[in-house]
Amino acid sequence: ATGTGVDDVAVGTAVEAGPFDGPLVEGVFTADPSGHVWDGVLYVYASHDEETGAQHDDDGSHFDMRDYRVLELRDLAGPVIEHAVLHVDDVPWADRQMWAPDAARRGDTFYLFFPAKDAEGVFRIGVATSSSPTGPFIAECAPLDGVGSIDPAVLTDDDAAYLYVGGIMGGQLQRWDGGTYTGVDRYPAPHEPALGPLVARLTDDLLALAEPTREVVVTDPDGVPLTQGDPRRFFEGPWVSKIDGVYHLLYSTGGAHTLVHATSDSPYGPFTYRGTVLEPVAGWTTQGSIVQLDGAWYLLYHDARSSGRDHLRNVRIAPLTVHPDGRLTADPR
Ligand code: FUB
Repeated sequence: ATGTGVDDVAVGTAVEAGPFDGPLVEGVFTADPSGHVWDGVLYVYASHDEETGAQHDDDGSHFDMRDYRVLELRDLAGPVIEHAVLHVDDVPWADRQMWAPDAARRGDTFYLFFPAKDAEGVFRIGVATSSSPTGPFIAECAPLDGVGSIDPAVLTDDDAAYLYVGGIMGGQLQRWDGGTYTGVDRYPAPHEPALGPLVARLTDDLLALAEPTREVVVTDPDGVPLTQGDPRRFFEGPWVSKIDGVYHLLYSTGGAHTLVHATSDSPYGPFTYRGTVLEPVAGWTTQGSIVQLDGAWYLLYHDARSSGRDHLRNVRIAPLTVHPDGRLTADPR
């Protein structure tokens, strides 16, 4: 392990009132949680929020994160072991803003997928690997070819793994034409189909795209694509879980600050909008992921209610109900 912050381990303060009544871990600000259960242990891959003095602007420059945290929970009621992994200084191509990560596993190799801005200020997607779910992770020398923007999420399906990315405005999705960065902000008109996240199948070693990206379409219940002016449309934070054979796309609607879901019978979509999973939280952003632990479903999410500052957030967990009709609703405390 090399570099600042890699391999640091701390035991987080146990939340006395129980896992649903406070932040998962205290004494550190964490956000953008992506949860995975491997060998019965819950690992939460999270952004590490810090006050660095970066300017506050509409592109989210004040979200100036420099490394990631992995929260390890052997038991929801037990202590949280916090690991500091992958500092921006240890990623050859990355300059700043280590935004929402995800992780994946193939055999005995663990993969951390992460966005960061390069020296030209372009958000690209990187991959780092480790022989342990808690790192240390060693970054590939270059970001992934043919994809960019933010908020990578990997769905490991029966046959293959799929990478989803995207976030508009500060996340730059509107500057990507498929796998090409245009540098030009192109937003659809309010009555036109909304920008959707991008998806592509990954190669077997998870280190490259196996195909060009495709845009994911979210439709209303009648099959009509949601428009850019529709408050239900995609903004950022794609996450796909397969529940009872159905693909659920979870995402943030942005301006409306709502975490919603849409369903499909294919990882590529189109997805049909289903409704709100989590009402707006305190703070400028909302993001989440879904995990199943000991047969029960949970939503991992973040908010800024403890700090009152948009960019100093805490990861929390809430029970998630999977209704008989496939609707998902979270019950935060
Ligand atoms: O944490 C930085 C950004 O804020 C994430 O990438 C977005 O999803 C939002 O949570």
